Amino acid sequence: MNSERPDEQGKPVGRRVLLGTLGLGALGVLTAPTLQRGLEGFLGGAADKDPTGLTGLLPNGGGFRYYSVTSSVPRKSASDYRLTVDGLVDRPTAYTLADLRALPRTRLVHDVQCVTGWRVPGTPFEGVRLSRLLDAAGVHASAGAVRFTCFDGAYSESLTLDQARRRDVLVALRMQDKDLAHAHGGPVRLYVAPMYFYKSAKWLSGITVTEDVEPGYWEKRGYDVDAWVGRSNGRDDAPTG
Ligand SMILES: Nc1nc2c(c(=O)[nH]1)N[C@H]1C(S)=C(S)[C@@H](COP(=O)(O)O)O[C@H]1N2
Ligand SMILES: [Mo]
Repeated sequence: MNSERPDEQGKPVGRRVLLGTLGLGALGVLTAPTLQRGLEGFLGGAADKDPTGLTGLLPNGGGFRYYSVTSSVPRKSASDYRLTVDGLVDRPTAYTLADLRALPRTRLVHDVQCVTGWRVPGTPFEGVRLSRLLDAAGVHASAGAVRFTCFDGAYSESLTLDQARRRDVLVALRMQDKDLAHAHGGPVRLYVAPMYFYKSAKWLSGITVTEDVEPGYWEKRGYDVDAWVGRSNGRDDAPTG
């Protein structure tokens, strides 16, 4: 644990520990070194060794780090991207990027906070409210949660229906006033403003309305499902600044 940054020492379960004990992710463990070498080479050896083992600072990322639990992610263009909404709904739907871009958008500016400690203040995200897509699909009365899947083929996330309907939860098309770049989960990612950034699934491809919350990728590995910034994952006070 002595290689953890000081701001992580109060955390009950570090990602390094998780990686060790759960033998995680064959995926994470086996692919990370390659990725990391790749990025370190690219950045001239300056990449920070994050305990997720998933790379380092994004060049020109303004403090963002690149995260992917897979070693490569296919690219989706405006012509082959689809976002499906299905499960406990009256009208299952497949949106193209043009469909999504034609819908009314919301722009939010909040701090981005990763659970490992890094933080990017005042980051604009822009997109369609998730609640709009859920209303359009017609959610069944029996539904209680929403599950998100990604075209990287591995990552997943979940929210309760109440959380999913918050006004600060977006299907994001833009970040920092630019179309979402591939590295940041483009063309479309989830953006859950009030929660740690692991809830904001990149490369979003599926929204499935379910009865109950199914833990997502990191939740299965020990992180909180209700990931409120400052009130989860062993932190009991809000970040300062
Ligand atoms: N599909 C996918 N989404 C993901 C992740 C991932 O590995 N795969 N990592 C999560 C975590 S832990 C963080 S901090 C943010 C990082 O977003 P960024 O790469 O745009 O900085 O994405 C979240 N969403
Ligand atoms: Mo994160």
